[in-house]
Amino acid sequence: EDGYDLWLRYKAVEPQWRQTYAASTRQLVLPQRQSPTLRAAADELRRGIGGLLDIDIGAAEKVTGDGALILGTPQSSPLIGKLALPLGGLAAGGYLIRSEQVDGHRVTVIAANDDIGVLYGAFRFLQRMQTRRSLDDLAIAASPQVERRLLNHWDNLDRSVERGYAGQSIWDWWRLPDYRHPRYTDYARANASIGINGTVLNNVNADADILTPRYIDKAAALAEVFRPYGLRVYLSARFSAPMEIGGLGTADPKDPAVRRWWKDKASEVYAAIPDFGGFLVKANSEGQPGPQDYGRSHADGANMLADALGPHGGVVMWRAFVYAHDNPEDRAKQAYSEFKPLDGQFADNVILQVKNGPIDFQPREPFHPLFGAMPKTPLMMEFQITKEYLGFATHLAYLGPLYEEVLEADTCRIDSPLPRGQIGRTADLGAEGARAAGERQGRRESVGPGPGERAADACTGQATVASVVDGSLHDYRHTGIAGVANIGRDRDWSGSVFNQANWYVFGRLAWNPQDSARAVAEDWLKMTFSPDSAFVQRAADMMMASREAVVDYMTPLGLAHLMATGHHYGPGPWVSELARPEWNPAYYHRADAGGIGFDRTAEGSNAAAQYAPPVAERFASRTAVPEKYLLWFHHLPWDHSMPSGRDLWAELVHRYDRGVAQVEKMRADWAQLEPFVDRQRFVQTGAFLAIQEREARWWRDASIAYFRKVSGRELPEGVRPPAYALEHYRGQSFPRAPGH
Ligand code: BDP
Repeated sequence: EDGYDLWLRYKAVEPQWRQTYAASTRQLVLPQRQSPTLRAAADELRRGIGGLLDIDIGAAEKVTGDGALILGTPQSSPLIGKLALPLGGLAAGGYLIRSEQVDGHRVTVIAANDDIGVLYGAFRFLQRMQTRRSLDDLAIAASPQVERRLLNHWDNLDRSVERGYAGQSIWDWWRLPDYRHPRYTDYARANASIGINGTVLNNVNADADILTPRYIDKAAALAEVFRPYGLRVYLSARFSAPMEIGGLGTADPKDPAVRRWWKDKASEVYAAIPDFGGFLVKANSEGQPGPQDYGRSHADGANMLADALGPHGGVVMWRAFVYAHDNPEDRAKQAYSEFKPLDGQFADNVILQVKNGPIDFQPREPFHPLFGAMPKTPLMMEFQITKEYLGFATHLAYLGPLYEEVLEADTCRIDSPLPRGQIGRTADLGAEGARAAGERQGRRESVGPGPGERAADACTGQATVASVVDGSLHDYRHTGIAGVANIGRDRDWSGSVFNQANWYVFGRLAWNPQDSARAVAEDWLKMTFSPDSAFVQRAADMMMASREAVVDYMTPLGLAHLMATGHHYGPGPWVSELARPEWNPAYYHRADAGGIGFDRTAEGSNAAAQYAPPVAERFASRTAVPEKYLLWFHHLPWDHSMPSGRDLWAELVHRYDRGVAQVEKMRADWAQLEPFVDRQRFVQTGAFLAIQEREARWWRDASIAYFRKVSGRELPEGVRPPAYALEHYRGQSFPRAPGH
């Protein structure tokens, strides 16, 4: 077990389950009209049922007995056509899985309006067996809530991966297009199994060469492999490509020759890849070229590309991740300040891609204030799956709770057009989906006024970030969610088995942003390791606590961006001399003898005011702000008293200790789970947890050593002093850390 099979292992089920499942998988009735996608669905069912039940389910032309499995669309299968199923309510890619009667026989139908829905349904049917759910009396109707569910690869053409910790790029550019590694197919299968339907192949810090004929051919070969699995190819475009590979003297978006060049380029790409998805663009950000180089706006730049792609049905995903060194404004404010005034100025096929938080994929950030603030511009979410700031590939940090926390945050925006009336809808009908949604509803944490505070109509829990992303709040014409991939050439794809869970949960939440991180973790554990509930419950507890542990030992209480220079790995709160102020951890924590934290209230940068008034009010209040965002929004004296009864200094130390203790617990818990896990994956995970424990201590010790020095305070009583003096931690360097 080297992890290659991901969550699609299809290991034999226990004998009692085998019997009941076999009764529903006696024959496979295929559609009359075949297509590569329908063939992929049938192949997957054969492979899955073969592994799970040790049955070779033969193909049949018609139902001849109980227990048949019928798949297809009304167009491809007359049998399904005749059943008059309620397919009308499904979105593209949606499916039904239903127990039905055909000619007096008990059958199960996997039906959709489009072939890809059938493939998604096939994976879902297999998932039921993988997670030991019943196959009786099925009435599942599922539709994706978000149209574009994309991976963003930060892969370079030399096969290095920016912020990638799972080896080199899986794209073997050199041998493409001639050699198509079988891995590409497994990649597409894995993505289809969780509903991911697009992939941006190359880094946002793009090389213009990706748009040369040679590379377009290579991308086209990948697109061909992916097509049956519903995975469309997109590319990151470099704004100055007309100069670098087009021989023009400018990339000015108003220049007719530049506009012509992009139009021709788009036609060339579509000639090679007819279902090409579009361009992702990082412009005027961290030194990348962009329209502002010519005194034009982001809208001018995006619209030029949109114009070129529009006739072919492509979109432009324009990133809002911008901050400029010559801008004295708080970095957390810059994206909002630049983009909010452009609302309404973007072409129809532009989507603004916004990171989950206002700075940069930190272990914790409040949601980005642009969500809910751009009613006339489709915004899509950008999450990071690769753990750039959360311990790379070795630390165990399940990101489901991070994604969930952001998606369920209430933007409290009432100043948007009337909702479609579908807000809060449950994607996946059927008991399980409803239960998951109910569970989340019960413990939903609002950032608007709490009980007993001033009633605010806006904070009804309806205008969540999820409702922005799924388009329901503003009735967006496009919806999307992107995850920066953690995939590389390592046999286990993601650098560790537990990192696979982050790819998995990203896909599941992209399909249904209302889904529960816990429920998804449990599914993943069952499929990846063992369905035994003694294992699943304990391992899920461990996963659910893991991200908070990282927050605690790296950046507790709303601190952020405290890592050392370049690699984003170890602690570096002392770093204060880098050329750009906002590259320095000291810029973010602002600790001195008087206190710690970034004042983003009206007395400070006033970044809190970028949120809707009820949220802004809460964030700006020292008492009402959720503790987890305390030092994100407030600069407080070290003796500020905390709800726990401790003062701020003691609380900070306590959080660092809590993080380390949690990792120790994870390690001990994992050791208990040995009986449920194969040797190879057990040993690897154990070794990685040992690394994590050592490094959690390192983070804790270095941070406490530093903050003790700047605060001039003594360690609270009973607290273990850092293992070394501050100078020791300052002296560490990691010149060959991966991923940059
Ligand atoms: C930062 C990364 C950098 C990326 C940048 C981005 O450190 O490598 O290029 O984000 O998203 O987190 O553009």
